[in-house]
Amino acid sequence: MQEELSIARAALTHFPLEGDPRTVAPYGEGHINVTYLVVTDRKRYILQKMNRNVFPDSDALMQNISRVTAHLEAKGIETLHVVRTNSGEPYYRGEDAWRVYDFIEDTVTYQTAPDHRIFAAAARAFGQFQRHLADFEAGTLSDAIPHFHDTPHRFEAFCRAVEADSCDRAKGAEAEIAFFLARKDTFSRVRDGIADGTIPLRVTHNDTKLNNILMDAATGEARAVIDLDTVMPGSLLYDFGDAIRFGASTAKEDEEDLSRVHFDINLFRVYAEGYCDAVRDTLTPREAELMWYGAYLMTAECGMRFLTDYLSGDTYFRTHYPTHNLVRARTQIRLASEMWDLQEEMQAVVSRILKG
Ligand code: ADP
Ligand code: GN1
Ligand code: MG
Repeated sequence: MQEELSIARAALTHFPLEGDPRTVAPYGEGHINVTYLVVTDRKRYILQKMNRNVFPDSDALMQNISRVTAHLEAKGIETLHVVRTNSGEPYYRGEDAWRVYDFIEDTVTYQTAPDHRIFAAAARAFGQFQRHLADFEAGTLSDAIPHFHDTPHRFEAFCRAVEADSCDRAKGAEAEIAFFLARKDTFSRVRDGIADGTIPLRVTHNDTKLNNILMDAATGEARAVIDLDTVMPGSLLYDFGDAIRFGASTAKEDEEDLSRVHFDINLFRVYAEGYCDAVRDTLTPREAELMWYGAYLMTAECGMRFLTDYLSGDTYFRTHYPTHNLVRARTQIRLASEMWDLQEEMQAVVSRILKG
């Protein structure tokens, strides 16, 4: 840890910070980048070691982020602010790639929805985010991670990991593996809709979990959508669905006691109301029909990704103990199967909202 911190401190010397760094400490609960909070005698910053395994093309990634944040800034929307390096680059490339953001002050992030009001605010903000990017030239964005929410493609990767069983872990995860294999035919509706034109491609966030939004500490209103690494052309159902996956659960994503993990249809309703407030006039009939399914799909896909990573030796998501990805996969399985069983009720909720 001491060594990592001194590497982080060394990276900081390449940025023109205001004030002298007093403390540098690990921060947040993201699974992808290594995030530090930097406190100088004048200001606070976020320093991130970017994940080169997940995002090999740092230039393209940072160009996406610069473009998207410029677009939002021009509309007066609060967003991430990239601090350029001493030589004017959007990130510093040493042995690793590092970037610095201004710390967005007086905000909080939540790992579970503390109450309906906060979740509704997140819903409106992610809906608005999508709208603010509706006039963004999608063709100028690089595909940060090709096939990111292409669930049938994820299923194939999962099958390969089961087949290879490179860490000899499949025998401890038989029920979980069987869950996804049995649902093979349920993963292609969004991909098919995109292919037949009933689901439009939009510029979407693609990683809309509650801890990727900063809420005002005083008012509980949303301040800024963050973690813009995966902003790419995608379906609105990904953004809606992934937010439900994470936020409409009664427990944390890595809760070990599955009896605590449930899909909360009231939270689903709250989020759907807020999200539809922002996007109702742009929804196509097929999107409206598949809102419930977006939640199921993103949850099943994420579970499958956690399990794939578990079987492959935890090379993608950061884990804190050996079965961490398996534990995460189990919560997603629980949630996805409850959503599947409640699909009619979920659809009725969405229909009521869209009529009202
Ligand atoms: P990851 O890709 O690993 O999820 P994030 O970019 O989401 O990384 O950052 C991890 C956490 O750090 C966020 O959930 C949030 O709590 C915090 N964070 C990131 N950027 C900022 C910022 N500019 N201001 C305040 N907090 C931030
Ligand atoms: C990762 O970066 P973070 O922690 O916000 C992942 C998402 C997953 C999520 C599961 C780039 O999100 O796709 O849904 O973990 N991000 C990437 O918690 O793969
Ligand atoms: Mg994040």
